[in-house]
Amino acid sequence: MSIFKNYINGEWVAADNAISNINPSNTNDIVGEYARAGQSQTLDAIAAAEDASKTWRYSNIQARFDALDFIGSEILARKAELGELLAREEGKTLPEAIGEVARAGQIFKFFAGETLRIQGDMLASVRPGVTVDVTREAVGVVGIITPWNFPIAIPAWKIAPALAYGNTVVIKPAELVPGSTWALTEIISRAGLPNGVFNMVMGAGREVGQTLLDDPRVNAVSFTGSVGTGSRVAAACSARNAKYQLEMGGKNPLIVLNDADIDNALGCALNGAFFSTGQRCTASSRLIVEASVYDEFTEKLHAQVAGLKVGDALAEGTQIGPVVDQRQLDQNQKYVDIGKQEGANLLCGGELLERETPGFYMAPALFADTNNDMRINREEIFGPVATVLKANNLDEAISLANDTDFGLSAGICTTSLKSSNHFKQMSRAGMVMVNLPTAGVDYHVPFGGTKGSSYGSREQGRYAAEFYTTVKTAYSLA
Ligand code: TXE
Repeated sequence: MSIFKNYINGEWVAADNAISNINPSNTNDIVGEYARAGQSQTLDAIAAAEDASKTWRYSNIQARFDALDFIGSEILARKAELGELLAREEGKTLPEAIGEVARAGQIFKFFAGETLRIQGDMLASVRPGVTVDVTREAVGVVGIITPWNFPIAIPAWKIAPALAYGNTVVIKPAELVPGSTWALTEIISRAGLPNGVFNMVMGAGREVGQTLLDDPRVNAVSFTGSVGTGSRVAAACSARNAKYQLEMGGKNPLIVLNDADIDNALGCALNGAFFSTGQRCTASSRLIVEASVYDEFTEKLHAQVAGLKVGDALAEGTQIGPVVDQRQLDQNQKYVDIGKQEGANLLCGGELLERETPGFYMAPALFADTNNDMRINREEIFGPVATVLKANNLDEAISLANDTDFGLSAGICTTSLKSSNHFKQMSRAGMVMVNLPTAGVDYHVPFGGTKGSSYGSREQGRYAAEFYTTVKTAYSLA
């Protein structure tokens, strides 16, 4: 089997070692062998990016538009094929995977347009005859470190703005799912970018990732992943004054009030908590239900969760794919045990499932009668596990919703304008949803959270300019 190579300075470069990319729906199926770089290849990629940055930062915006537009168009044209690869390596269902690929294409198209809209300010000075202009400039070399749960959309929403604003890139994808980023890289390699502007190095976090964090030539790091690794990124970058941006976990609440459209609320809960196998930072993992509808809501949700079809990500009719790997499956199982020990009422799920092929299949788990002090309500599980909590009224529900170390997304289901407005104002999350699942966002508006969920400026939309540019203030006397 040939080995998929790293992409450094416009060349495909082999490495001494490789990592097997395994299909979580069928562990006998090897998606491919992917090069595993060490420190020296990472340093080569950084050197190439630094060199290319000297000219790319001044590059013509039409050239940037053309490259990003080409990439976006090809991703969209190949969404079925790339979606199949994504579903095969990550385990989300084929429709979810195709949707994610389409999202990646749309993001490149959006940032193609943004290259033509880079704005500044011109102001009068307080000194006679002087003018002041404020312009946005590239930061330089951007290191991008991505997780396994969105193997093409997250790389896209970091790479596209980085390039649009004139930065050069070294990206390290998650070890578990290098295939989608490799395929994206292959498209980028044909987009007409000068050598070194974009580099992709696959390998371990502690080797490739850590090298990116520690190298003084990397001017900024954009990271999505776990809280623990996020803290390492923060420590390494702040020690050398590099700019950094973190997107980490969530423990997102969805409030259901007694005036909610119950069918819509059930749909929001089912989608938000369990789709993508619950492996989303925006997953609705805490369902906070007003007392008078608690029994009805919980009973109906239980029936729906128990009826979800778990299976091979590529099979037609599968609603919930496998968990991504053995380690994540072990983590999910551990939390199911913790929930039981804490006295939560496991209504259904949690057990391992056997399917035609060996894979990491788990029945979606729903806990009722939980309280917000339980570990299953405080720690991110990152799997198909949700809890139900009871609240006596809106204010208690909001206080439970805000009582968390995280603050990424929060939702409410209600038909009351007054209640939804109050919630939007009082929620401490970075994204709030009314009558919608906590997961599922648009690509042209800011994404990010508060507290332990995020650090730094927002990703996506025009707000991405905050991270990927630095501001220059120029004074002139005519
Ligand atoms: O994350 P890591 P993992 C949570 C989720 C999951 C857990 C572990 O709970 O079970 O994190 O997942 C790179 N220097 N989330 O192991 O380790 C790593 O190679 C530099 C939630 O995937 O944080 C990968 O590319 N980089 C989250 C990236 O960091 C390092 C999404 C993320 O890996 C590094 C993902 C180091 N020392 C996981 N060590 C969400 N909420 O969206 C690792 N990396």
